[in-house]
Amino acid sequence: MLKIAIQKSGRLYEDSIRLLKECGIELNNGNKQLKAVAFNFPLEVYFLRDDDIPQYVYDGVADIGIVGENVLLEKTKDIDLVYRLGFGRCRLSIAVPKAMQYESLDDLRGLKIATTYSTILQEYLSQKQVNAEIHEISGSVEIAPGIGLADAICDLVSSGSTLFTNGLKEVEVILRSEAVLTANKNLSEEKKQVLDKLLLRINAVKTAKNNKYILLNAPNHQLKNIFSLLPGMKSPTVVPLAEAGWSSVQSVVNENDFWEVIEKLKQYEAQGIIVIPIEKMIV
Ligand code: PRT
Ligand code: ZN
Repeated sequence: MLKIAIQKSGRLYEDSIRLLKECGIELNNGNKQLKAVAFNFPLEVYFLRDDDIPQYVYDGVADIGIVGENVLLEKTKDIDLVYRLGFGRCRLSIAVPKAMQYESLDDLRGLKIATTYSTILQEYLSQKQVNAEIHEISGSVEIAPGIGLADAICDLVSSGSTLFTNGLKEVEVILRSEAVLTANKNLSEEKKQVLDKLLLRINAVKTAKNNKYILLNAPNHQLKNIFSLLPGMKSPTVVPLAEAGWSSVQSVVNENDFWEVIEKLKQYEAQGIIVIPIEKMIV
């Protein structure tokens, strides 16, 4: 049985649960207890505060955990980062009052910076050789300059609206973060095998999300060009159409180059292009 720690409530909760569901793992936890057991996979789920997860994984109370990379780096526990999950994206940034003249990091010298991320900030400032005072607080960092507690802040930002409403501007990005899967360094062979099974499923879900299934019709004389755009998993499937000289092509296209590929397909006389989401993809 593998034990996974996920956030009890907060920004990573929904996506963590959804990921397990998409991996086909069903939990018996209707009313958020501390712990849930999967019906159909050797997995036990612990619901914890995100800040505690690195410690629990380090101690082996949990074998693996889902946590923001920002928390993982702040807690500096010797645990492995095994997979970047692609949700909970944000950045850890330094922000100063809008009215402040800011040209470069030099402008932070001698200032007081409020943060809950003192370890990461300290390392960043040392690396950049900026001598500033770090004022560690436990929350509501964004109000610190307004109430005279600090000159600047270092906090997580996603849309930027919290900074905006507090009269602050983002001036340096220290770190880009997303949710990651972490693991204890000393898992038993049996647990490693369960983790590998879980990773295969996570990978299938993530790969599927990054790809689309595409079907189109094209004149045979353009097939070579079209194949160069759509390499597919091995190679595209080609089926002749009832109309002579035409074929139907089926393949997989990556989300990132999607629109570019579609434009080129049109240039190569592709017609009737249909794009379908993929649920799971094992390559
Ligand atoms: O109770 P617990 O300790 O478990 O939760 P928490 O309150 O400490 O964490 P939570 O749920 O707020 O965040 C969990 C994780 O989500 C973080 O560690 C990040 O990895 C990730 N994440 C992604 C964020 C944000 N985006 C985010 N925007 N965490 C916090 N914020 C906050 C930020 O601190 C600021 O107050 O949202 C505000 C800024 O948002 P914008 O959209 O206004 O810029
Ligand atoms: Zn927290």
